[in-house]
Amino acid sequence: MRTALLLSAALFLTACGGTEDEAVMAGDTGTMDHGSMGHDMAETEQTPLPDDGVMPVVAVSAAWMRPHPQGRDVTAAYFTATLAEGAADRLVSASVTGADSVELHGHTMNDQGMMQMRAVGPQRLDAGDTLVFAPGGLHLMVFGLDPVVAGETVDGVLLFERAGEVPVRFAVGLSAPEVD
Ligand SMILES: [Cu+2]
Repeated sequence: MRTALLLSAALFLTACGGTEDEAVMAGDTGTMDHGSMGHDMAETEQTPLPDDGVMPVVAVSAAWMRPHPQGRDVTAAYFTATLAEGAADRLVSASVTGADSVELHGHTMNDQGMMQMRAVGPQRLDAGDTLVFAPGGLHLMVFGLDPVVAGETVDGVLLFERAGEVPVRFAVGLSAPEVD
């Protein structure tokens, strides 16, 4: 039994961080428990952000989105965000042009040692820190978008508590775009 659980955990980890889209999507929409969003939101304590009097400016890089696996309308998108100015901000939500909805997701280990993904609350970003959405960790779950393929770009918006709407352009591909 224990072996089976460990194997399951390994499979989920592979699915979350790997490049095998069918495995990823099987996990995204099938066996993975997305948990209760309401529960998670309630858990998130909205501590006041420190204020240095400077309006935060968010810089987004390495924005990319996985192509849709055949027959699925769910995919994941990733990015890296830093503060170019200001002391602190918080990513509240995200949207993608043409998608029905976008959720902030994270991975957690359940009490049986299996990785699960679930909707998470706002994600804080402090000066000098990096907010990383990447395979195996935080990701944007994109629902109801017409299938995209590698080489395309998709526009979206990251909504920050202070900086407001930050435009982002996701490059569709199987891995993060090269940083130039
Ligand atoms: Cu997800």
